[in-house]
Amino acid sequence: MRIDSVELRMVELPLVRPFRTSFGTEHTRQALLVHVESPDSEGWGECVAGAEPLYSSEFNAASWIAIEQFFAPRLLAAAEVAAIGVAGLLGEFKGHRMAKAAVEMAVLDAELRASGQSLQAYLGGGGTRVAPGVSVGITGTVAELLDVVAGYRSDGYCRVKLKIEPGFDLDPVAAVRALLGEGFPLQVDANTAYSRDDGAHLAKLDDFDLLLIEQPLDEEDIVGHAELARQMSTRICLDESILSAQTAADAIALGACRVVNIKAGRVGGYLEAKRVHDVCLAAGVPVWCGGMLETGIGRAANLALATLPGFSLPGDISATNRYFHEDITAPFVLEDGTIAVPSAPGLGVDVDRTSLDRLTVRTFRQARSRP
Ligand code: OSB
Ligand code: MG
Repeated sequence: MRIDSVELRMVELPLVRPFRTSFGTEHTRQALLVHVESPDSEGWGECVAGAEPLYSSEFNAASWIAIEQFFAPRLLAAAEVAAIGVAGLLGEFKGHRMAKAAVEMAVLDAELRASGQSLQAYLGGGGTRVAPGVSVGITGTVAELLDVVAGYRSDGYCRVKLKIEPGFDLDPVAAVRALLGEGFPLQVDANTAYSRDDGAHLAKLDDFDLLLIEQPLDEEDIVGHAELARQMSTRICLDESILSAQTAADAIALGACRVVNIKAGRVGGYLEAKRVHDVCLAAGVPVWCGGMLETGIGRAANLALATLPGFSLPGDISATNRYFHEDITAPFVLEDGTIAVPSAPGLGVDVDRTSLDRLTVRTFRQARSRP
């Protein structure tokens, strides 16, 4: 496929309620969208970086530069581009996985629309609906947290994930466990907020029958996670640390995690995400689909990914109304605790140009130069 143009759009979607994690509070989801056009197709990609480098070193303004100055010129200079070739085409450039993932996703969407295949079918997923969990931010008080969690439970979410940090962990988790009752799937995410000295404290979470604890320690501290795994019975799940199928295989081999959170953006795209899934499935390690407060574009792709056989735990792929009043695609709706997986070609969603234009704060377009 020949790529004739690459367009970038920075959009800002106000969140329904502020989302607080151990690394900061987001009031607005800023997302960088990539649109590519070929002679007979078009495709969309979403960069899952944030406005600031708080979750990882990537941030949208830097992703924008990486795509504008390095990645888009490569795509536009190539005679033919296929989604499976994008990682290779951009391979000499270090890092910027989220930016690369967005570019690959746009090319993949265009390719699949042209061939009439859904992303779900392409990735090898099955089933028409996904039962998602919900990720709940840190609140000012435990009473407020209980209100929010009770609301999500009555919406029909089948699993709750609580964000924790030092000073907001044992008490809120105990209160939510009491609210939800024994056996309701509950897990926590620390986003790297703890240190190697916190093992004895974190082991107290073992009392609450959690599905897992996500990323308690620094993203680079694989050995620390392996040591922590020997101090607590709750399974450790890695998010920030897993950057590729190789890092997943290594972390599993070292005993640093028994569960893996897969985010396609973090590992450089949906093709590498599938490889992470395959590595974990072969090792008997359950995976689930993480979320980055995606717009409908990324949400559509995550729903498809989450239907692969290794995704045996509920993902953070909640309904649109849990995040935004207005999205750039038709909303994804929770019905009887499940969300429909798109089945149309490509990502299976159409971008609403009116909403897109209303939410866009910055644009850029680069076209192939005439031969
Ligand atoms: O660590 O999983 C995380 C959102 C932004 C950055 C990091 C994380 C999250 C979430 C939200 O937990 C998941 C979602 O999209 O619902
Ligand atoms: Mg996480």
